[in-house]
Amino acid sequence: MIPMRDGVHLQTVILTPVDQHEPLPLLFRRTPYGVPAKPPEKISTSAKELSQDGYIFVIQNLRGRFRSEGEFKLSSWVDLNDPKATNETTDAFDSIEWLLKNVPDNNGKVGMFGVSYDGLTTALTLLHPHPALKAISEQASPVDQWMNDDDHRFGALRESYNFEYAVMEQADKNKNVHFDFETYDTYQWYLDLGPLSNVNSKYIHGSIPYWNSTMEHPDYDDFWKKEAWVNQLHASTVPNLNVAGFWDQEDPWGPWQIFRHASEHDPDRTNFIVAGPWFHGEWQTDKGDSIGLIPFGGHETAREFRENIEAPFFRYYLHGKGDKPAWQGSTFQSGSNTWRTYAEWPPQQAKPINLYLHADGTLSFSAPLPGTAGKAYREYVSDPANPVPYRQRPISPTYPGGDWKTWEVADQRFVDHRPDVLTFTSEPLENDLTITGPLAATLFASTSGTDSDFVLKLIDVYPENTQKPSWNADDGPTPGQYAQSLNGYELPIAMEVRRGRYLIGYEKPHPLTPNKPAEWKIPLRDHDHVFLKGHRIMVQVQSTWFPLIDRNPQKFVPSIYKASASDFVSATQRIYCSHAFPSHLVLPVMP
Ligand code: PG9
Repeated sequence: MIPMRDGVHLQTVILTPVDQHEPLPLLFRRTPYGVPAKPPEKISTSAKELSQDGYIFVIQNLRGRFRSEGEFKLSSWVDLNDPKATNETTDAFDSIEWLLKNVPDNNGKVGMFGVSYDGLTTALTLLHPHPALKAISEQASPVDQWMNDDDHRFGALRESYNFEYAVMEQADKNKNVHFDFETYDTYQWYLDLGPLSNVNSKYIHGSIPYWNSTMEHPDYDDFWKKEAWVNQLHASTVPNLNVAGFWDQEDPWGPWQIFRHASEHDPDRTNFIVAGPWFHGEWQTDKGDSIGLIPFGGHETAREFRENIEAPFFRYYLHGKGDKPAWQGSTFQSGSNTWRTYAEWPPQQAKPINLYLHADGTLSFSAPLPGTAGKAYREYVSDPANPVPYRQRPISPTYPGGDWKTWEVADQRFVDHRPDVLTFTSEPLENDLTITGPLAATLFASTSGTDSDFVLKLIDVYPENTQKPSWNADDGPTPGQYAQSLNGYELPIAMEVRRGRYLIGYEKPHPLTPNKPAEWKIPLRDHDHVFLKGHRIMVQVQSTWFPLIDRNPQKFVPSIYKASASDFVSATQRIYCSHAFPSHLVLPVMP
């Protein structure tokens, strides 16, 4: 029980190697999920490669979780100007101070690492690091819970995630609680729930503080701006290996933001980014040789990451052995299935090229011509009573995450026939097309309503002959086997949503003007992917993505979280594809 500056004690487990012969560095992880209750019998997967170099591993429960005293606020507020404040930055600082003085045979050097919440507590040390903290690896840390990652996407609520996560962490101090859904298909549960105010009135009755705060703060106000801790970071303060997953279903955005903020001042080049084709934390699983049905060409990317990147990084900074990474960015590039290094990220060789949506449902690198014949838009009706599922039903609860982990690589054929999903497809590619760096889209779109969402997906369509059937021609496939093929597979590469009420500004919502085309800028994050020769590129556009994203009533109301059932109305959506309103993606294409 380590004392903090305000007298609160934090439950901490310290694991020292049984055969320790020399002073060793401390590797520290801070978590809300529970420290091991008894000494583990074997080294965990994520520590296997590291442990070969020799570390004293320290794991601590955050304040207010399990036996740690104090209150768990599920918050990343850090007020550096308040000398009395305690937060995750000061708790890490105080713990390191205590560990250095009290753990025998440490070498005076400390490292921190962790995925997601444990990555967040690692990253928050950057704001005021202890002088003995010599290296960290922030992995999938969120940075601004209104703008992106776990809880929202540019203000659009991640309904199922926000609700289920807040219950998991705040229903019981001593447990991770999984909400007990009475409906097997959670899509149906959320649909039956109706307006979001019913969560409190029918189920949790105001008992989950984080859910209450979310409902009380729909817009980007001071509450969320304080959560956005990364805005206080403008330099690389501690050598940091940021790690991101291209298909991270929870925190795909934060690591890139931390990397960019720290890059503002990094004269000694101590700020690095590693990214791969991974779900949330997949790089800390045993092998990482595939994601969903997508194989990684024989590579065990998780083990390779830990062996060749993570362990050498800490070895260099904490043991003083080996070399500093000679690159700023390293990726396991999807499509080509190869490890790449980049002297700088994004690589300068990548040049932005526009990919245009056309009214005949095609996609091409040529812009719509002036006076294009025929209709200059495509349209569909979006009905909040029949929202597009974000993955195939039945949709399992988010946690404990079974299917949740890989939904972002699910074959999108399951929706492309829906009348409320528009599909645009290119010709088969004549050459490989490599996109490396940040992607973005600009949609010119209108709605007959006064508020609306647009969801855009960039998809890699595999050729029909990708794989030979693995079953005997006479017997045919066993049940389920036919769907286990990559023939014609529609693999999402980037997906994002924007909410119309925040097109003008995030602090205050504004209604849209019915039927007037507006410019929708949709950032699609950083990627490194090769669309192989013979594959086609596809874009899907839709206006619901449920229950991942809460339903937009499509009629402007001051707060969606206070909308009543009658506020939810159908709307006719148009995507413009004309010379004047050329909806397009901007792809960072490598030569
Ligand atoms: N995505 C989870 C989380 C991180 C930080 C804040 C809130 C949630 C996690 O996996 O830990």
